[in-house]
Amino acid sequence: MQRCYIGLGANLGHPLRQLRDAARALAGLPGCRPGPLSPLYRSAPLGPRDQPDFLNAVAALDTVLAPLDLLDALQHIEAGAGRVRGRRWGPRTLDLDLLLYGDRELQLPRLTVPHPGIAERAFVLWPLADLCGEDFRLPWGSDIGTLKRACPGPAPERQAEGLGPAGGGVELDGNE
Ligand code: PH2
Ligand code: MG
Ligand code: MG
Repeated sequence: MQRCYIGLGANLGHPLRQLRDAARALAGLPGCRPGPLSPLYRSAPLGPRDQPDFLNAVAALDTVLAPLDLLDALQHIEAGAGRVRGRRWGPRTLDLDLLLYGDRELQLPRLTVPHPGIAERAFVLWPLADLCGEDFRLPWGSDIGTLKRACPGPAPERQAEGLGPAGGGVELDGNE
């Protein structure tokens, strides 16, 4: 089993519904055991600005699937959510990015792991820190807290609602 982290994003259609359905689909993948879900965040689009805000979260997933088999499974879930491949960084009904696959570093034609955009993406770093803690180190050695502090742009907005059945998200301090 490898512990993986999947970035979920959506900004077209019904983003919250699509992300909830995607979290359920991830949990039901053969050879996979769902881990915790992060809280949900809203942020302005990175890249072209003429598109709606995104909702993002991160899901932990334990899997026996090989990286490319997991990627196929993620793309199958994206297609099921009506994902149409459009312009780079354009709007989408569902985006599932394989952020981390254990401590593996992979550079394959279809897949780079860790995801090459992690350090620049507040909407990935914030929910990843919720799941792993700020001291968690990426395979190349940086810890998430340091990456968060160095990340350009505003912090993403944490949402009251979550992805899971009971409000979703990991247990957080009651007064947060
Ligand atoms: N995904 C993109 C492009 N820009 N911006 C935000 N805020 N969130 C995303 O998930 C996102 C984005 C392409 O994958
Ligand atoms: Mg993406
Ligand atoms: Mg993607």
